[in-house]
Amino acid sequence: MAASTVSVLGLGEMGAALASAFVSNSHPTTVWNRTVSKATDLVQRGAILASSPAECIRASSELVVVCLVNHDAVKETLLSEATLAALEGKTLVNLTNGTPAQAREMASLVAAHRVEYIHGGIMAVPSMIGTPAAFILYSSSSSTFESVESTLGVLGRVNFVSGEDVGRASLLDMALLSGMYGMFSGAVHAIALAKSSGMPGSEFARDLLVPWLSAMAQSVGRLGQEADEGRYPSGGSGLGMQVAAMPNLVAASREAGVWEGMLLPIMGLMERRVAAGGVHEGLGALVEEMCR
Ligand code: FVH
Repeated sequence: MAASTVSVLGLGEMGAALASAFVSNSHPTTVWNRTVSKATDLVQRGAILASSPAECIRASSELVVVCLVNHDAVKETLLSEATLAALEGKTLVNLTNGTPAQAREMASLVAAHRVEYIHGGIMAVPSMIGTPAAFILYSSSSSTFESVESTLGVLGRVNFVSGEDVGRASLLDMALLSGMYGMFSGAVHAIALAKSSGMPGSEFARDLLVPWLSAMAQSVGRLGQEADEGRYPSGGSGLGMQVAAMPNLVAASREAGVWEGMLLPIMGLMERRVAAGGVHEGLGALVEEMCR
């Protein structure tokens, strides 16, 4: 059976990687980008360049993928009369970063034009697209998703997050990005501290930081379970002990000429929990404390 036709709107770093995966998997792919020059490589590899979003959408029998910088750019690109008419009867997969409310807004704006809407959250950087290391969260009705699931599978592992809310993939995307930024906040602070002692960042990261963070990542599953159960055993590292140690991290950073600001929010949260009686609890209690 011939691979289905696909339209991709947006050829930034991510959009180009998505279009490239479709081309590599023999899907006839039509592309559009505001800056036309970004299509050159893809066209050389067999993609067809459309001169407008509507022309691009019309080229696909079903699947239209949009991946632009933000929600406003998507609205600007898709919400003209000609573009909405071209979208009628098609399945629009929006892989643009945005909030759950923005996903719901887009779903309802296009629903009036008989467009099936899927909102996605890409958990990958462009070089991972098309490999098993990438996964993408999707929210929509099950029937809409089933019709395009195998085609979307060429982009990376498919993670359909069922439920009535089309904003759910976006919410989980935000949650995962929050986890990632927490890790990188700690990592850049740690590397700055290590370098202040004269240790090369590469050596510190390879020999000490990565093994340490890998070991600590093992307890993240336990935090999730504790948050579900509402019980927060200290596991030998109670918040009282941690609150006593945190000022040392702050002081050592200042002594080393390294900005201490990354530490202050979590330190404040721990102090608040201890003040509320959580001295013998573990870090899992902070999940509850965040929602108070
Ligand atoms: N790159 C990454 O690592 C992350 C991974 C996770 C998902 N994100 C999200 O993906 C969306 C696109 O990101 P990107 O990496 O492709 O971003 P850029 O390379 O900056 O390309 C931006 C594209 O958006 C087009 N664009 C911007 N403004 C408009 C507009 N007003 N009308 C139409 N198109 C617009 C831009 O066009 P041009 O500048 O080339 O003409 C690019 O195609 C994003 O939501 C990430 O958060 C990526």
